[in-house]
Amino acid sequence: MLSVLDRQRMELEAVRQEGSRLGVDAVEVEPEELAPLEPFGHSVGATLDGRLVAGRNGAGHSLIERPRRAGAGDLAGGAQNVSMEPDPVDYGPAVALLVVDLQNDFADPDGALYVKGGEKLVAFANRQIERAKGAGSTVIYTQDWHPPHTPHFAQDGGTWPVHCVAGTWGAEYVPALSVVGPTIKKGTGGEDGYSGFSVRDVTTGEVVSTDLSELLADVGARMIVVCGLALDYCVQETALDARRLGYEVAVLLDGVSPVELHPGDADRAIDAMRAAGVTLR
Ligand code: VGL
Ligand code: ZN
Repeated sequence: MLSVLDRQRMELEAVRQEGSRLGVDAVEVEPEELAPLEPFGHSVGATLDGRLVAGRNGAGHSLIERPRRAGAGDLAGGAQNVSMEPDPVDYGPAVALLVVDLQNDFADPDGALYVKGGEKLVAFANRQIERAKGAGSTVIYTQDWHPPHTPHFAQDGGTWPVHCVAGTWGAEYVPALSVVGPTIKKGTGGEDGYSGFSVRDVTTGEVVSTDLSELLADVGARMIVVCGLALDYCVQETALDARRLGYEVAVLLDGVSPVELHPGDADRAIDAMRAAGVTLR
């Protein structure tokens, strides 16, 4: 079965081929180089013969195609860039952006439970945060926040290397992350804390709610938009819990990355979320 990444690569290749057919070059651009976006990404690029083609290239990068012919880039007042953001999210007061576990241990290559590509998600998250904030959405963050010993860790009979121990470098947000809203810490009592909404006692199975749903109710959010780490654990569990609680949920695929402890976990997570009514974009 094709993984999501395989599919993205194929789409990208198709865009490249279309580009060479049209006589334009594919250029990869760091997000910072792009012209400022209109609110909600409704920025539309100038087209060369109406044919500026664009494609998407995974976390944090955009693929735009620039006309090869001299002067063609000067069309239409210089708005040549086509943003390859996911479908624009209509942020607003009834929408909350949830930024999941963008902490050093997950998102820094030196982190104890580094998720491949994690460091590339921060710029993406920051752009969403800026848009969300600008439109009156609440931005909420989660942090995995474990005691030094917990059955969550392999050394204590669980699954994972020691990570995100409260107060350590690994548990801190990645320094580049723009933090403009409240944080929900999970796992603080030694529980498994995959979902931002609840933690589960590993030995008794007891599930206890975090403050997240109360926080969302307080701000009047009915929809949550999720990005961060890791797709197949905390992002998935948070999204599924949100659906169970009746929220509309969108997960931004360019803003997440999987641990893939077992091959295929990312695709299974995506299937499970889709089956639960989560929008993936
Ligand atoms: C996570 C594994 C262990 C996550 C947290 O944030 O997805 N994954 N603890
Ligand atoms: Zn953890």
